[in-house]
Parts: sequence; structure tokens; C-alpha cells
Amino acid sequence: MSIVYALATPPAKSAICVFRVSGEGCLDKIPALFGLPPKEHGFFCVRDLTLNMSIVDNVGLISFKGPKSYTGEDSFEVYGHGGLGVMSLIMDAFHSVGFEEAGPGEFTKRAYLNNKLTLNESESVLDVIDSSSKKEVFLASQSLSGAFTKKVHEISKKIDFLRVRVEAEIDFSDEGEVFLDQGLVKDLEDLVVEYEVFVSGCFNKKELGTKKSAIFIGPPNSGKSSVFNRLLGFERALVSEVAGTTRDLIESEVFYNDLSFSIIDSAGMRDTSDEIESKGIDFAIDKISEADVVLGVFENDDLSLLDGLVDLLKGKVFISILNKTDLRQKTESSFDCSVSAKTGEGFDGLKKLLTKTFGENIDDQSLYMVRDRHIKLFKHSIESIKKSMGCLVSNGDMEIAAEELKISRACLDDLVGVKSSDDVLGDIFDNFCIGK
Ligand SMILES: Nc1nc2c(ncn2[C@@H]2O[C@H](COP(=O)(O)OP(=O)(O)OP(=O)(O)O)[C@@H](O)[C@H]2O)c(=O)[nH]1
Ligand SMILES: [Mg+2]
Repeated sequence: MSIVYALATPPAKSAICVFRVSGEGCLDKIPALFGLPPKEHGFFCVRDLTLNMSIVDNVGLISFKGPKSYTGEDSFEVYGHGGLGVMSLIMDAFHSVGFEEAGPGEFTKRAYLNNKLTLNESESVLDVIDSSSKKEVFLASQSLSGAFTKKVHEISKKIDFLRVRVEAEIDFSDEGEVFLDQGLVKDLEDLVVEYEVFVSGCFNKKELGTKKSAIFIGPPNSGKSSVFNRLLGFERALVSEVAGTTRDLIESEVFYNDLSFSIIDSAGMRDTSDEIESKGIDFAIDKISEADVVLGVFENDDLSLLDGLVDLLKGKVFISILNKTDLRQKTESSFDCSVSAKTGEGFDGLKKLLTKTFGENIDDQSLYMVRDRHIKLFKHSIESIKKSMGCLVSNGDMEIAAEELKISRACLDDLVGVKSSDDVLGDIFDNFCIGK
């Protein structure tokens, strides 16, 4: 396989950038790039990376001798200063010694092909990176840790063992003996129970759906942008005392209490002859239908604005927020929550309300994060065991009973990737980012 490299950190100015290189022969190129070979594999050292005899950067270098590496191949990582110019020159240096740019998921694909990861573990790598809540991270990491694969292997072995017993029944009947091992059906039943308990602990990533969002709406100047900024913790949207300041939709991601979602600021709603402002109001109205939660921000009890939005708000979660509490006396209010974007008062309550509204949709019984592909294979596999059981109970064709167990086992082989077609591999690894 060719020697490939990739930037593993984002291509943006940052403290450090990390490059990965993998492929047989890559360690031999280290002296050409860094002047000296690495001191010892698996240990960090500092070297000058050069290009055309000029020093590009003083970098950290760590090398790994295959198979003791992520990909299973000889590989190394370079930790440079995180400037865009440095990144570009490091790439030039790699090209100068014949390294090629890696495609998406190339490193994990090589790890899979070199038996460092099973196919489901490779998928879990992406799930860990994609996780946006603590619960998701724990579930995806548990799937990656090997515990999940171990359980799949355990079940595979049990299916194999039961299939051997069914095959033995076939051999017995060939010899004219009519004898059914009664324990066999019971053992198949027990396996189905064990299998179903295991699958019930698997959370299908698909159920997380797309990221949830909440849109701020309200009359001009009620403080939507101020509340939006305070929730984010920084000045993302422009704030001014001029009514009609916000025109475009402004979207940002927030992460609270183990939960992440998008919040969207929008233009204040009013009748206006200003063409641009009016367009902004149309954007806001259109966006309401896409949002999961609508946050109405008001500075007084006049909610007449909502009269024109009744149809749009049907079926939506609507949270009414009274803002600018610092300007009024504390009185009983019919709003869901009262805040002051100026002082921060009431924001703990608003955050709690949002967390409760978006909620965590992963149930507490879940142990592993899986994908639709896995669930389909589990279902097929369990169905086949049940069909096999059905054959045995009804004194049906034993050959079919054995064949069904073979199919059941094959589903688990597909899951861990014992033999996977290039199409399946393409579907899985093409979704990775470069450098992973
Ligand atoms: N005293 C006080 N003033 C606030 C508060 N929140 C916002 N303001 C002020 O109210 C004015 C309008 O705030 P914005 O956040 O721009 O209001 P908006 O609803 O986004 O306005 P548009 O984008 O024009 O619709 C600004 O002068 C803010 O400083 C608050 O809690 N207390
Ligand atoms: Mg605004």
C-alpha cells in the first residue's frame, strides 16, 4: 500500500497541527525529512522538519513500528505549530518524499484491513467523533472498546456450537436413528433470550435524528439577540436600541448539561415597508416550520404578535420568555420564564427549561451505540435462529434448520466484517473525515 499522509486536526489557525503518516517504508523517509531517525519507536522526540535544506518548523515526532500502530502499518505523527503556512509547507515536504494525500477514513480503513479493528469498531470510531452528548460518547466508546465485539463473538460461537449439534442430528438420521436431542431446542431458546437481551441494550444511532433547533421570535427590540447572545456566552448577534437590527437568521450551536442543539436568532416581526427587513421577517416565518422549539421573547404582556402565527405554531413546543425583568417590578407573570439578558437573571431557569424540552432521548438501559446496518443484521440473525427452532419443533427438514443457523452466523460475520464487499466498505469509510 502507498504511503499516505493527512492533517488530523482542522485546517485552521490553532496552537498545534497534527499530521499522520502511514504505509510501509514511511519510517525510512524520516531521516530525509527530519535529519535524524527517531530515537525510539513509540516515544515523542523533537526534530527540525526541513524542506530543500531549510527548516520549516521545530516539530514533535512520534513513530510507530507496525503492527504496533493504529493502522497496523509503519507510521508516524508530526506535531507542528498550528499556522496555515506551516501546514502547507509540511504537506510540501511530504510530497517531496513521495507521500500521497489520504482519502476520507483511509487510516481507519487500513486499521480494519490489517485486523486492528473489526468493521463495527471502525464504524464506532466515527460515532465517537460524531457524538455531541456525553451519553453518546460513552455508548460509542463502549462499542469501540471491544466489549461489543466480544459479545458478538460469544453469540457467534454459541450459534456454531448449536449448528454442529443440528448437523449431528442429520448424521444420526442418515444412520436410520430417529432421535432428537431435546436439549437442543431449549438451548436455542436460551440463546434467543440472551441474544435479544443483548440487542435491547443497543441504541440505534439513527434514533438520535438530526440536531434539534430552537428559534427566537418576537417583536422588534424585545431583546431576542441579547437573550441569544447570553445563552451562547458571547456576542454573536448584533444588539442595538434600533428596532429592526437583526435581518438575517443567525444560527449557533449550544452545549448544555450533556446536550447539544442549535439556536437561531431572527428578525423582529412587525409590518414594515423596508424591503430587506421584510425579507428577514419572511426568513423567520419560514424557519419556524423547521424548528423543534419556538422561543417567543417579549418585553411586555403584549403577545398580539402570536395571533398571526397560530397555524405555524401548531404542534410546536412554544416557550414564552419575558425579557428585561431588570426594568420592571417583580410581579406574577403568565410567561414560561422571565429573564434579564442585561443582568443574566433567570437564565438558569431558561437553560433548565431548554434541557428538559430537548431531553435526552437515549434510554438509560442502553449499553452500546449501534447503527441501522447492525440492527438489520441482528434482526435477520435472530429470525434465522427462530426459523431453525421452528423446524426442529415441527420435525421439519433438519437440513433447513442447519442452514438457518448458518445464515444467522453469517449475519454476525457481516457485522464484524469477516468478508465485506468493496461496496459496503465504500459506504462506511466514505463518511469519515480526512485524517481518521
Ligand atoms: N435593560 C435591558 N435592556 C435590554 C435587555 N435585553 C436587551 N436590552 C436592550 O434592548 C435593545 C434591543 O436589544 P436586541 O437584543 O437588539 O433586541 P432584538 O429583539 O434582537 O431586536 P431586533 O433585532 O431589532 O428585533 C438593546 O438596546 C439592548 O441593549 C435587558 O434584559 N434589559
Ligand atoms: Mg436582534
